[in-house]
Amino acid sequence: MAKNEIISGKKELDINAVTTCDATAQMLRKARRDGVETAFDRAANMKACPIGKDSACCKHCFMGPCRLNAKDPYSKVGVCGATIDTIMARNFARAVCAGSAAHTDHGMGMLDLFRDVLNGKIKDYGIKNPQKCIEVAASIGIETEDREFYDVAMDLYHELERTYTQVDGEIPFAKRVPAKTLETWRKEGIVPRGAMREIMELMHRSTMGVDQHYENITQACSRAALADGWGGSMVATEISDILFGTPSPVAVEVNMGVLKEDQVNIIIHGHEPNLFESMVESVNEPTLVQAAKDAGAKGINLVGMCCSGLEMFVRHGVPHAGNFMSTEAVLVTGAVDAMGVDVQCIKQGLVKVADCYKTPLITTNPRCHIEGATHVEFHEHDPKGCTDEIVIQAIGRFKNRSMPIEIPQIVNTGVHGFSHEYINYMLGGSFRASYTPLNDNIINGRIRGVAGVVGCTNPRMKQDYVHVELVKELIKNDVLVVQTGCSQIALAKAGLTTPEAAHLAGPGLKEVCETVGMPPVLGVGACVDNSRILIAVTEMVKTGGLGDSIADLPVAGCAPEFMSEKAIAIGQYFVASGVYTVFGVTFPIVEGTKFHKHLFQELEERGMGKWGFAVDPHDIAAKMIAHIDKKRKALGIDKARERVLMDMADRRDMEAA
Ligand code: XCC
Repeated sequence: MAKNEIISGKKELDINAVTTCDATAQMLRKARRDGVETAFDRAANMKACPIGKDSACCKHCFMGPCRLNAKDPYSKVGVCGATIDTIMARNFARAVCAGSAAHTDHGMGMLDLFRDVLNGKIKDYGIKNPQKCIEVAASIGIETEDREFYDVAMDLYHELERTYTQVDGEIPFAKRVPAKTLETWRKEGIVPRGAMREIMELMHRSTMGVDQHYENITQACSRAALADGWGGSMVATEISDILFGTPSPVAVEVNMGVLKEDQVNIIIHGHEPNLFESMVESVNEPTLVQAAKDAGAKGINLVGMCCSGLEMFVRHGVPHAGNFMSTEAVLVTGAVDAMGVDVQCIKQGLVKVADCYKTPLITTNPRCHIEGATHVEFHEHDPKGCTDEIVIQAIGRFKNRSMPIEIPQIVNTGVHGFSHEYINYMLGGSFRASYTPLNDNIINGRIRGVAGVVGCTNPRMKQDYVHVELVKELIKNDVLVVQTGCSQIALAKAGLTTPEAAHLAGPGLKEVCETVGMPPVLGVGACVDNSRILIAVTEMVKTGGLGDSIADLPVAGCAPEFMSEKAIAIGQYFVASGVYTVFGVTFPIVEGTKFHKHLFQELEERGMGKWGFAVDPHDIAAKMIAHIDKKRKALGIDKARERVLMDMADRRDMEAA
């Protein structure tokens, strides 16, 4: 076996300390035996740079890089005179730019596809949900009555294109923002124009010698981040639903046990649904199925990972093998016959691990080539050219399997796919679909509030541990949890995304879950589908009884094991939208500085949300619950539990009468 140069002279990994995922742990033990290195090993042997970690380093010009002292942040300035606040704000801005660019570019790809499907240039995809197309068009003021579908859809395309290219004015989905929240944005000057303009301007501002006031930089960060959340990400979600269908709950299998030793196993990992949609076609292609059988396989087993996996399991019931920190470990099974990837969160380390197990690692997107991987470009006008080739390579590898195979025999089942539309229906039924029952249950105190727990896994934390402990504590305290991204896979593996998990919830939430038949933890989709959470909180405001703006709601958000710049962009758009957002692992800002105070306190005073930080899941839960309680008090519903007692007294009165 080709070993990647592991571990001689390096610190040995304490496997039990780095993950709570049993399948990943089993594979890390096998990796050690096989002499294969993963990101867990590299993290253990790579001390995070202490200056960079605190964002006290500036390399935006070549007079430096300049290093300031995070322990005494105002003792020094950079060569140009930049203060710690300027340096941290600029670094933060660059993360927001990169994260927003990733989601908006993804959304723009979906929009390009939508246009070319409409104008007939692309024939391999269609419009699965025309009704949603009409609804989205109507939601931003496009006339839909008595018009041809094509005309409405084309108007929608042109309108949404402004999300990216508009030079002046407000992005189209600003029309969906609750009035009072939008008023705050206008007052603060943070309504995005177009994503391209906002990201370009923020890159400009954060270059040497331009914007050197942390408050002004923060304002531009909010605009760029909102162009992601209410722009690029929301376009990605809505157009994916229109093209590929709106998710509704489905029981899906999660964990590495979904791999089958006697089948050709293909994993798709990345973010965009189009590659994966065509994979579904290719693995069902009769000639390819026959070729797999001829090679001695019982069939072809298609499996997802990370966010593209999340897009697919809710639309097609495709099983999911695990989250970000399991992508190398899954290759160690020796059972993966091909891994196809598109964009985002694709570790370069996959190349060496794939090489060790003779698994073809196939890049497909022109934006993402990796040295040492095979590139088979995916073209939307001929998608099967790429996806059939992935299947063919996988069958070839299956036929010549030479590696011992060890598949962790662990499979968990979860119910996922709670789109905003489905939540509406689930709570209200088909005749009176609405958020009223949710708001009522928050007002009467059965549900204390709603928390979004989202985001990555990070080898600096024990994999999945913080996600799972945090969510358990939240639901125990009657907080309904909604989830996206890798976090929901952590909870699915822990068995908390099933209706039966209601027994772990507090009495009020348990009662609601049992009545509706829903899990206390609702998986709503991939990272771009955080936009579904924005729509859900908007609906809560519009339904009434919980204040006038998103900032009034008893809600909070968290990315407890984040690692990606995309998470920073998401955090900033939730904060700017009015949500208290707590991050774990690390926060790239020095406490006690003016910029820290601005993000962690002053934004809230201006009618937005604010940032929070804690590492321990119980500390995070305490912060989120305290915030929810603060909002309940401001709404005058903090005594609601006593109202429940009054209801019981009423009932006794009635019985006595
Ligand atoms: Fe990537 Fe989206 Fe993070 Fe997972 S959660 S590690 S960004 S795959 Ni969005």
